[in-house]
Amino acid sequence: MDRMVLVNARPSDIKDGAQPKLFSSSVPVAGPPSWAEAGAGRVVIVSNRVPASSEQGATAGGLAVALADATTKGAMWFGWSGYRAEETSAEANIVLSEAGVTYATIDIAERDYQRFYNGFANGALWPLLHSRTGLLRFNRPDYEAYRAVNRAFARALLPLLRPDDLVWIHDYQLMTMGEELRALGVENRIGFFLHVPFVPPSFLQVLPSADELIAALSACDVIGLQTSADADMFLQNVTESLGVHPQRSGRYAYHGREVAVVTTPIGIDAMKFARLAERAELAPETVRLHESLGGRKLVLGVDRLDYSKGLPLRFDAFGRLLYAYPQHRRVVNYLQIAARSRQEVGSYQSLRRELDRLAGDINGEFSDFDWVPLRYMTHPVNRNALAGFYRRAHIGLVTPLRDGMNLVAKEYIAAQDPEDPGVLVLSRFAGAADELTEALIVNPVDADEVAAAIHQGLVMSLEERRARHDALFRKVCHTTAWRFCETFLAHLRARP
Ligand code: ADQ
Repeated sequence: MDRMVLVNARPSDIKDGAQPKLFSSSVPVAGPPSWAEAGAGRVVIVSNRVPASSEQGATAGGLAVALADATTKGAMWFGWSGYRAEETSAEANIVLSEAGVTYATIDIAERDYQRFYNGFANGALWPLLHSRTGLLRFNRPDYEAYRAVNRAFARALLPLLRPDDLVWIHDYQLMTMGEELRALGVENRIGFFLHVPFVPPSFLQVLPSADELIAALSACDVIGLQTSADADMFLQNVTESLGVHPQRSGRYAYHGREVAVVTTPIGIDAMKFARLAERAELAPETVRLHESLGGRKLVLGVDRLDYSKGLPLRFDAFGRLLYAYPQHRRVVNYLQIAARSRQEVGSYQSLRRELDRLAGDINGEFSDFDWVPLRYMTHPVNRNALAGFYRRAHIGLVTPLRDGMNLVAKEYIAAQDPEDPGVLVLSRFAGAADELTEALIVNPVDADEVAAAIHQGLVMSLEERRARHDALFRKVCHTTAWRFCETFLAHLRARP
């Protein structure tokens, strides 16, 4: 992330959309226009978390990583400051980064945050959209707080908007914000991208507010999803909830507006990540990891600690590998980095306890006095070290039960040494499996199948590893974060 320059400006200080005044004269303000400001209008990204808030306790997450790679000079990024206050802010605080991106943030009141974020967004929408209806907790005050926070976002953004801005709202926390902006009279083009999967009507209808959410999203001009299967499911819900039959092209009319539903898979800046990983090979953390392995092969998992990532089954699969393929005992180590997230939600606390127990069971069963098979840590690792760890790993183990895309899979491929690459074992239920077909694709629910795939990867010939990696690397270089932004914004710009 680039350096921030705090200017403590309020919208009323910014006349006619001019940039806020900087306190440091060394920070460049003007410069050549980039795609973020060239052509029709400035890009205004809206997400719950903005990179500026990550220093204030936010955990690792794919959205910030993907958009940070592609946010350039002239853009504005609007979202939550990361602070919980007495009251939700009515006006945004403005920060201008060294790279010329304006960050505008608001605080959220503690009582709203609990209900909006832990309650409705992560207690109802997240499990539902990951097909875990059994974990869904709905209550109306949470839903009302969700709507209220979306309204507060819209109200605080309103005075910052210029008439030709393209507003690009992100993710499941902000599904009703487009409708709130329209209610305030905003006529700008509004796009919405959902980073998580979608579900068919039989699942979505379990949520009492399903129809209202589909209607609220339909206030946007473009709705983007990660895969064509997700887009199809969204369109089925349009028919179910609104009684509207979309065209084959994914367009439909609602309340006098034409909505376009598009598939725009997210990616990473693969070349940049590949260079980072090459340099990180000699970083102190990578060297320490290498030395600690003592020549053993490394199986690596990197995830947020989330039940959608399939970690208990993954631990089970590793145990089965050691049981069914004893040749790997003492010669393989599995490192699982599972950064704690959403610790205030009950289902995340119980997941952590389950993993602690499972790790103990596996190590109790297979450890020797000089070898512990499973290493499991719950604090985040910096990106540099992560890149070095990926490069060092013989197997990248990515087995979510359901995932919108999964950027870890793409980072793992980008980080490999093309001369001696590792093997990606990938769940068929990650959006990434649509593209990364040369990985060893598994059903994460079948721990024996996952164990067999790890074994296959560990014994795979160099020739086959190279051939698979070559094909996968081409793909991650094609669907980059940059292309994702460009494609989505091209759809948005094309709207009347
Ligand atoms: P996430 O569920 O957060 O993202 P993912 O796509 O894997 O999942 O992105 C995680 C990002 O955070 C990666 O860049 C990774 O390097 C980093 N990260 C993960 N675990 C980490 C750890 N333990 N320590 C340090 N860094 C870690 C959501 C959706 C995904 C979708 C993305 C982007 O759930 O399906 O791919 O948004 O759209």
